[in-house]
This record gives sequence, structure tokens and C-alpha cells, in this order.
Amino acid sequence: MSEQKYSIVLRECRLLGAGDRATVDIAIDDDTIVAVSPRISGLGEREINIEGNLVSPPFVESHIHLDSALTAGEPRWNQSGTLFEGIQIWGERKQGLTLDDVKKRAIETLKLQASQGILFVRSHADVSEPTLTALQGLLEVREQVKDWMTLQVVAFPQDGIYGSSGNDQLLEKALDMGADAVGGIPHYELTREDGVQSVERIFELAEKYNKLIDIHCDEIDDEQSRFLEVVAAYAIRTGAGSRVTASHTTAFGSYNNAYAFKLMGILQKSRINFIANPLINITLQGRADTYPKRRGVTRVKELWQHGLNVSLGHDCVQDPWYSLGTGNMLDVAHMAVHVCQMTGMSEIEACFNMVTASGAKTLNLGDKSYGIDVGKPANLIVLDADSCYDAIRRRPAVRYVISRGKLLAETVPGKNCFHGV
Ligand code: 17E
Ligand code: FE2
Repeated sequence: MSEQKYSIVLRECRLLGAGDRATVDIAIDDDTIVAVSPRISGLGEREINIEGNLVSPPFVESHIHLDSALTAGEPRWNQSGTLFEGIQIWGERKQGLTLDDVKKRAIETLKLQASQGILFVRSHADVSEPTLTALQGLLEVREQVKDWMTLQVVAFPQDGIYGSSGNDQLLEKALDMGADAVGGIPHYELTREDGVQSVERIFELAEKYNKLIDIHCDEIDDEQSRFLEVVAAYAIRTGAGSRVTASHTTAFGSYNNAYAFKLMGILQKSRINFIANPLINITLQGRADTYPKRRGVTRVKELWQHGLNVSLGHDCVQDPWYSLGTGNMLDVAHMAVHVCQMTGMSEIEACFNMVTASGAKTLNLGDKSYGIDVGKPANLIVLDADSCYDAIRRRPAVRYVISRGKLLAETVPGKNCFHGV
């Protein structure tokens, strides 16, 4: 009998949480993981020795704006560093959008992300611009990259649903065109009442078109901005629960504790997901403060401690809101560890989880399509690290990225030579 042949066998892999325990081999055939065991006797057409390094399910980028990525400085730089100046600058830049422009920048960013181990992305597409070019472009990109990257597109009314007439219709048209999720921005609507009504409208549209929900919610330092409770209440009443995500929720960091504790109970009941974007919100928020200066990031640690699903996003790669950004999810987790003061060992591990499995949950990927197990799609990454603590501390390159059973990207780590004196 000839030996079993697989397409790829990865030798001596350290799975997440394995610690010092023995390594395993992972066999991939076609696009599926077909064996995970301490020693696989069959051979792979391609054999890769992982040498005890960490093998993880891919990173999940649960919150990014691909339509504005790589436009920083166009037509000008954000001098105040605020959300509002960012919206203004983007308002000018988006006048000149073409399909080609959107698609080129989105694909360049997705390649950058995939090279760093991200295989699942949720992107917002601004749908408050009458040609819907950003949305159309990202829908075409979703199709174009589907063999190596899963892309979800949120129809995001950046200028508000009721900010100017016609925006409501554009949002609905975007869902009809095939967006995966409905977005919103209640704290940016003209009045508190408009904000509440926008949340109601978002839930109505999500039901009508059977879509997920991901709302930019309370991304402001105003401690009076309380749309999160409205989102949670609708999630409870409609039963939409885990199909709903509240993104940013930075005002939660400014609420008084008496209200925050009450709210936490409502959030637990709602079972909605949260996305924090610590890289951008640590720079965007607190701009009206002198000292003490608020951090402007939501209560990540407390949400996690209360059993809610929290994931982390980059939000921006070089755009009017944030001129930095590398696409690297380890940068995001690293910043979360600092800003959210999650420095305990289990807290650091939780931050790694927030850019992997928790992100998968936010995206509603389902148990069958994410994780390293026999029968699941062969999507995995190899980090030059021996634990997630090590990975977050040093943020090393992702050595191999395997997508749908194929070696999609490979990085050879730089070598330093210390010559001494
Ligand atoms: N739009 C918005 O409302 N908030 C953000 N953080 C970005 C775009 C990046
Ligand atoms: Fe955002």
C-alpha cells in the first residue's frame, strides 16, 4: 500500500492554548483540514516544518473602512485630529470617487491585510453619496477576492440617515444591491430624536432585507450620548441579539459608573457584539479635553469580564481619520493591552482572542467555517512566536498564511546581526 498523500502537511505546530504541551501535525487536502494529530504518517506534496511555532486561525479584521483607505492627505491632512474634520475631508475626497479608485485601494489594502494573516474582513462602505460608488466598488471587490478572502460589506450612512434628504433611500438601495449589513451613526444625526429614529430604521431595514447590523454608536466623548441603550433595547425586543454589533461606543468610557453598571445588565441581556478600535480612538477622542485627558475607548475589559463578545478593529489604514495604520492586527491587540489596561496574562490572551475568534463571532461566521479542526476549511496562519503573549509583545511577522488550503503568503523574517564593539 502506498502512503497517504495530502496536499500540505504542517509538522510540529503549536496550537493556541497548548502551552508547553506536545506539538501536532496538521494535514490539509484540497481546501479542508483532514487530520490534526501528534504524528501524521502520510506525506504532503508540500511539507512545512513549523518548528514549534504558534499556529492560529486567521486574524479577523472586524472593522475597517476600505473605501477611504490609502487616501490620507487627500485633499488635505486632518489637522485637528477629530472625527468631525475627518468626515469633512472625506466629504471632499468622496466627490471624486470612481469605481477604479475604490477598487484599487481596497484590493491593495486587502493584500496588505492577507499578507499579515487576515482572511476575514468586515468593511464599511459610505452610502451617503448619491452614486453609491464606494458600495458598488466594494461589492465588486468582495466578488473579486472571494477565493482567498472573505469580505463583508456594511452599508454605512456616514452623513447620517436623516442628515439630508435622500440618505434613507440610498441606504435601502445599498441593501437591495447586496450589502451584508446595515450600518448607522446615531450620535451624528441632527437631534437625539433623529438618532433614536435612525436605530429604529436600521432594525426595520435589517429585518426586511435579512441583514446583519453594525452601527457606529456613540463615537464621541459626550457622556450624554446614549444610543447604545437604544441599540440594546431593539436587539432584545427583536431577538436580533448576536446579529447586532455596536462599534466604537467610546462614550461608554465617559459614562458615570451608576449608569454604566445599569447599562451592563441590559447589554448582557441583549447579547450584542462590540467592536473597539483602540488605535484610532486613542487619537481621535479626548481632543476637547485639556487635562486630565480621557482615553476615549469603550470599557473593553469590563465588557469582556461580563461575558460579552468584544472584537477589535483597525478602523483605518491611512485615511482622513487616521494617517497611520499598518493593517496588522497584532498592532491593534498591542494597543488594546495598553489602553484598556489588559496586562494580566489571561487579559493579554483575551486581546489575542479579540482579533481572532471573537472577531469571527462578531462577523457571524459560524462554528463550521472558523477554527482549526478536522473538517473545517483550511484557513490558518503561522506566527513566529511560541504563544499569543509572545506574539502580542513582539508583533513578529506572520510566517505563513494558508487560505482555502493554499499557501497564500509567506514572510521571511528579517535577520539582525549584532556585531558588538
Ligand atoms: N467614520 C466614522 O464615523 N468614524 C470613524 N472612526 C471612521 C469613519 C474611521
Ligand atoms: Fe469606523
